[in-house]
Amino acid sequence: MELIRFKINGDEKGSLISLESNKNIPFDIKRVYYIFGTINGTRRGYHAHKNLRQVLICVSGSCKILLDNGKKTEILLNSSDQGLLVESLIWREMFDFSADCVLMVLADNYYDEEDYIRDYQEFLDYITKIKN
Ligand code: T46
Repeated sequence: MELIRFKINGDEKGSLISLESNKNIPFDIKRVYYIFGTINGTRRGYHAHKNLRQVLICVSGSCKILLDNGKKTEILLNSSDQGLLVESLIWREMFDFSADCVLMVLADNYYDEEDYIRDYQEFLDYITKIKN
């Protein structure tokens, strides 16, 4: 997990942030999706990825992310100039979405359900097996 700070190009017109593969985003961007209109109290995620690497950016509003690689960390995303790099094999849950939250995600690969581990015990077994 790493928080990336993006350069804001600001002038009298407002602000602009540019995201570029292998420059301020540390991989080739193959997919972009965004999560919005999340109903109050919703908790999403509950999975890890076997290989996928992603950068999460809260471009509007705020939300919290729980990351778990055996050790749990909670991160508040509330600024569009911050990107949270989430490597593979990290369990994630997203919660406390503000009503105006737009969580944009840049991914290094296409959508593939086979890459998901959606059972927590299976995730723990998988990382233990990989470490040994
Ligand atoms: C992740 C967190 C941060 C697609 O059809 N294409 C896509 O690219 C994605 C990401 C999802 N979907 C479909 C699959 C489900 O029917 O959209 C629906 C919602 O997906 P999911 O329940 O996986 O959403 P989250 O919020 O639990 O997780 C998502 C990503 O799936 C996941 O990779 O890391 O956001």
